[in-house]
Amino acid sequence: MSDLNHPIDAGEADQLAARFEAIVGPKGVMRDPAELAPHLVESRGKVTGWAPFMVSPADTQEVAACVRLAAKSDIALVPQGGNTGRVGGALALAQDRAILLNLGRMNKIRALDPLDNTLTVEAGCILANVQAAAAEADLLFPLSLGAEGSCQIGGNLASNAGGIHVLRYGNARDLVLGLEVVLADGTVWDGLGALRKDNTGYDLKQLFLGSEGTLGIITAACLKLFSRPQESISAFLGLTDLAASVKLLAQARKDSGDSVVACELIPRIAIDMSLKHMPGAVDPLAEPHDWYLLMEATAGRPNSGLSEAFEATLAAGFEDGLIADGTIAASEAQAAAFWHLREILVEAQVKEGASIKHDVSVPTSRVPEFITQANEAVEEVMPGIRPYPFGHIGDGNVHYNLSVPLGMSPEAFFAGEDEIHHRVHDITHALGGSISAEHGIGRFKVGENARFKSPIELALMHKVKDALDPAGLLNPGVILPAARVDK
Ligand code: FAD
Ligand code: 2HG
Ligand code: ZN
Repeated sequence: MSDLNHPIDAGEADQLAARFEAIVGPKGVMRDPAELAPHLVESRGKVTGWAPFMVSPADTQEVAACVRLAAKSDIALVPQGGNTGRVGGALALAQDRAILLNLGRMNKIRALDPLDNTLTVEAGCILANVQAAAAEADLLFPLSLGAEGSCQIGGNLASNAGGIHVLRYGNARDLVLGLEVVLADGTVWDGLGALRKDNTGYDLKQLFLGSEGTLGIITAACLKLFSRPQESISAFLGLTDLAASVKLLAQARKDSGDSVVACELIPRIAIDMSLKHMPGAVDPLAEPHDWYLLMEATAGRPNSGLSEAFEATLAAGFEDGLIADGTIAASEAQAAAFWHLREILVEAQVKEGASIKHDVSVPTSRVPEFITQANEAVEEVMPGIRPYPFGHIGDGNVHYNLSVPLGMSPEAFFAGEDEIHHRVHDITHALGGSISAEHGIGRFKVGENARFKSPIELALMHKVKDALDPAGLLNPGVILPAARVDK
């Protein structure tokens, strides 16, 4: 980009909007400040960005034409899906001379092939609609996360989303067979193959998966589908201590023949806050416990013996002193209620007040050690801080969130944020972990990522960025610091 300190002014914005409108039509350009506002603030509401307008192409050729026009006009593009990301990756900032490019109008299901078990969809399809399209054909698209009603599959793939089923089905990148991508020079790469095996060189799609809109704009994807489970069992377990969580999970995986599809750690504070703030929330167990495990196991055939295996694991868990109390869902509705409780605990923490988030992973066996060390460290930095650690323990992924100490102002709380991030990430790193398990780097974690990536990794990442987007047109300042190329 040519000029860091030269935001797009009103006159230039008028001219640019007219030129983009010539490509996408009046429906494809949003300028009204009230309509634009939700697209300019990231999902946590902590940072508000700026862009003169948002462009929404209706098909791949329109995306390509927009990219070419942006390159010619010397402005950057910030690709945006459902804007549910947690790291500010879809945030447009004035100093980047950027406009938003939202994929929401590209929401067609292109094809479903029940013999190949594939589903080809456009990037702007809402994740829940992708799941529903698979379900209509009695098949499963297993990616599942709390934001599934509003996030888009393009955003999921661009951020390599995780969610609750990674344990069994992998991250978003594992669910993709092919991609269609508009490159930074406006050419279209048609990599929409449906092959399970293709060893003909570099796996180019992997470059774009998880690249957070910095290397290309994903316009469509060919996704893997699976058989729908015929039997499912969910259990909500009160643990005797934190260490019991990983022991119980390992045992359940063994006893069930690796049929555990989801395993979530929930602390008592999350139940308390859900009961306090979320109408209809119900504590599944009679007595409080410090830690809970919510587990689901499935089988491909009915009457598979899964229930018996799972019940045996739980019985042994009680006997071995790992489980203090627990309940197995007696109906689909009860199972749904357990999972609803897991989903709403994110919103419950928002309602409690200011929070600081981390999205770390460590080897699963080290999760208890991580939480114990992190709790000690943050209490030392800020006495009274309230740890709210939960998440996908089956993947070693802890959302090590923290709530503001009672009575402290948000300003005082956030003044300690950088030090807290440093301490928590140092502990994560020392335990062999990652400072971003599933949310990505976006804009918010660029500095912290640079502390832990090796010089070789950073240099390779810069080379990839320079090779695919030499002018720094796509999402500058995301993943890597913005490279300003003066023309
Ligand atoms: P956006 O937020 O719009 O964008 C995310 C990134 O992808 C940005 O860098 C953007 O520039 C880029 N991008 C978007 N679309 C494209 C495209 N078509 N081509 C190229 N780049 C693009 N995340 C998890 O991993 N696991 C969870 O369990 C989870 N749970 C969540 C629960 C809640 C309540 C919320 C609010 C968020 C949660 N998230 C979770 C985070 C978020 O939902 C995911 O990261 C999601 O994949 C983002 O999709 P999106 O369409 O909203 O993308
Ligand atoms: C989840 O697992 C999400 O619920 C969101 O990844 C976590 O926002 C969060 O803290
Ligand atoms: Zn998560």
